[in-house]
Amino acid sequence: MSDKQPRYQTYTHPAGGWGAAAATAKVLMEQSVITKGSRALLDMNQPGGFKCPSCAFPDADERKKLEFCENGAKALAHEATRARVSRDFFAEHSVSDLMEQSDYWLEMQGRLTEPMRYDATTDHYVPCTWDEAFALIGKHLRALDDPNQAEFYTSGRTPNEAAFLYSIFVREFGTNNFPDCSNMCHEPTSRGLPPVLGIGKGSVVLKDFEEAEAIFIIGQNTGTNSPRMMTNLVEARKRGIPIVAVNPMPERALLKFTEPQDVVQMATFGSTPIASEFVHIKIGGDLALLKGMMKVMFEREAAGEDVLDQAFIAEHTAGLEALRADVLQHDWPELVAVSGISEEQIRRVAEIYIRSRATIICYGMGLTQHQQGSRLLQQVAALLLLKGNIGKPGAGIAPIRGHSNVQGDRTVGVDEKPTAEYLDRVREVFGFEPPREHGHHAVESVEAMKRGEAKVFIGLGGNFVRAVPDTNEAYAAMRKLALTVGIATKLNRGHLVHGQDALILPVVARSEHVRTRLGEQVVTIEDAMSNVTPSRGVLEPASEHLLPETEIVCRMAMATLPDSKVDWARYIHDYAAIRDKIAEVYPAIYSDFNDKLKNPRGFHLDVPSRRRVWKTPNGKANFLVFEGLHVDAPVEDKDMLRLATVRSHDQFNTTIYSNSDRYRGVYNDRMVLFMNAEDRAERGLEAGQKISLETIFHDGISRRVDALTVLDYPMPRGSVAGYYPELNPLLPLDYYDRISGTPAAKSIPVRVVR
Ligand SMILES: Nc1nc2c(c(=O)[nH]1)N[C@H]1C(S)=C(S)[C@@H](COP(=O)(O)OP(=O)(O)OC[C@H]3O[C@@H](n4cnc5c(=O)[nH]c(N)nc54)[C@H](O)[C@@H]3O)O[C@H]1N2
Ligand SMILES: Nc1nc2c(c(=O)[nH]1)N[C@H]1C(S)=C(S)[C@@H](COP(=O)(O)OP(=O)(O)OC[C@H]3O[C@@H](n4cnc5c(=O)[nH]c(N)nc54)[C@H](O)[C@@H]3O)O[C@H]1N2
Ligand SMILES: [Mo]
Repeated sequence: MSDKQPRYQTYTHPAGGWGAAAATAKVLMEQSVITKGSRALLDMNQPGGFKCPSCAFPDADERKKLEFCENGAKALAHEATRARVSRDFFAEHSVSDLMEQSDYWLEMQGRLTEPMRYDATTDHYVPCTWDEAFALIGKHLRALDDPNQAEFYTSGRTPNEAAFLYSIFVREFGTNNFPDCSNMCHEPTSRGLPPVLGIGKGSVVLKDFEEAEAIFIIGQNTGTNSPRMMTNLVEARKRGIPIVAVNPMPERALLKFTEPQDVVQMATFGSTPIASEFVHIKIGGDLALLKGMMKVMFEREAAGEDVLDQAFIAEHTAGLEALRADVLQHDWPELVAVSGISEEQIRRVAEIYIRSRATIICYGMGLTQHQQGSRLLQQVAALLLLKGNIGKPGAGIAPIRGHSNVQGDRTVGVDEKPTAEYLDRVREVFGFEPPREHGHHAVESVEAMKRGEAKVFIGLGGNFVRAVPDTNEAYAAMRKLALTVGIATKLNRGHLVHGQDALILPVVARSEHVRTRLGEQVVTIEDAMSNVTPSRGVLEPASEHLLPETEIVCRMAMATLPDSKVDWARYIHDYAAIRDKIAEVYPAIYSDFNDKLKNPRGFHLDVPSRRRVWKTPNGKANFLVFEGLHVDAPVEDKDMLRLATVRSHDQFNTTIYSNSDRYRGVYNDRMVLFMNAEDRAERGLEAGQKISLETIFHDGISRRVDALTVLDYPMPRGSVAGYYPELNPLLPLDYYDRISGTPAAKSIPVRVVR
């Protein structure tokens, strides 16, 4: 096989297995870190070691010697890489030159090594001292007429200590403008679930997987995006419990998986079938499926069968009547047409759910990234509540989060809509009056830039301009700013699409030692199941000029707020002192924080729904009604296709590890469109033909991506898929869930233009 030729070929092996082992070895080799990387992998997710910088899935209990997966290894190898972006690199390449390079190329240049400032006269980044960098930030922020002219982005790799201080700094400065990666991700979980369950977090822990009698995985590509969860699915299947996968793409690992850590299976080329039932849903068809399942339950209830948990419903819930009335008004032809699933299969899946005495529903971006993602999740919760599947062993709702600390960052204050209770605590603990007015989420911050209102953008991690919708509009918006700051480990597009002034501030990575005047420091992160664990780096920092994120936050604050009430100088060195403040601001969940960390495996943050305590206004779990069957507004256009923008097996969000996507059989090409062969033929297209896509949207902006290769792929009719972030130019900024602010990246209405 040539390395450069695009190639498409169905992957016939099970996911995992030798393919995963080979990919792990390959990436360690590519980044020239075989010894260093392999050694570090032994410490990953182990007590006393560091937390994997990749996904937010929790660690297993004591049984496993190795706690990493192929994609965690890739994340680590790319962090531990030998390649360096030095001052010579920036001297050699102008910013305009670098703009011509691909995201993959930028990533492969390696770790950033020292602070750099943009020089407009030469169009190059030039070295600057840390003092100069902080002075420039302070100057810009102090010059604003209004603190709300600054946007403070966070990406979910930032640990709790830095994120907590960031949220204090920004509030003392005077704004709640906290656009966050979570706004584009699991915000529907954080906003949609509280009115139903009283908390915007999942209700399960890993142990529940061992006791579940059925597991649903809806709109989540486990084998790629949270591979360590495959272990739990394999175990569940070996126990013989049903697993239902609901997805428009027949994702390889949801069908068949070989545990790379199962010696016998590896040696015998064996595998475990995963999904006992694969539900090939149309994009946006999930609401109809959920309502179909509930309809079956209500019909059987009416026939006198004992299918609902009546005792639980009576004691703990409100709103059942309205839900029942709504669900029963839909008839089968309608449910089948919208979901794309036969009545027979919906009934079968409902039967699995009814028979199971403890069910977990896991979900990911396939449910959240829709126009009404928040309300869709409320129906997932409703289905669970009907059988009392919240707050009992083996059951619950399991949002599979993305970034390793995205949940933690929100817990410790990165929130554009902070509660009054939290703001009161901040005032009491730190002695300043935080702003009460709500701030911007990610989409609103781009809107503010477009209007020319925002002047300063600070990115604590991430690659904002590539992650947000409407790439071309976003580029133009960012370029209007007076100052952009990228606090990062790696060079990315966000550093090249910049304001008049711009800074790149390189940080110590998760796998590296953080040493301060008080010695080695640990940080903490919160995984998707609310476990808080310490993380201690084991590698030497990539350069002696890097600073930890915590110090960067403190020194930005010191340069901006000369009369601050906060002891920033102390927190630079003393992370335990930061945790004491976290404990003071959040006494209900974080009391005795430092003490609890003495357990190297960390501790679990209280999730009241697990105890069947509902922190809702009426003290009940609430069934809410979502009228109709459409999660995304229907579009009257016979040529319309629904486009889902998804991740390949070889990327971490905007970081591209390679141009291949093994499990989907795509090699050396990311500019592809997965399409049903009949949809293709109906449009008079040949397989492999190059086409353009354009968005169907009402705001008069033309959005188009060219040179996409059409691939015949088992997609449902009318549903197509392609890769994020390449297809973000097709996603309109104003196309998002109003409750959460989350862009509907999984349901873009598009048409093919030849
Ligand atoms: N290796 C790796 N790990 C990651 C990431 C990464 O990029 N690479 N990203 C991290 C982050 S930040 C996140 S948020 C998570 C993302 O992890 P996932 O939630 O798995 O995200 P995606 O790959 O975007 O898409 C998920 C699935 O949704 C399906 N889907 C699309 N539309 C629909 C629909 O309408 N209904 C249903 N039921 N399914 C649909 C797609 O086919 C796809 O299988 O992973 C995290 N972990
Ligand atoms: N169309 C479409 N758009 C999407 C999505 C989609 O599915 N489709 N998914 C959305 C989702 S779920 C998310 S979470 C966002 C992701 O949006 P972001 O979180 O903004 O993007 P990432 O690609 O994860 O950020 C990568 C950069 O983070 C920096 N980095 C890595 N590690 C560290 C660290 O330890 N510290 C610091 N300070 N920096 C670090 C590196 O410089 C790297 O270039 O994108 C969203 N956008
Ligand atoms: Mo995410």
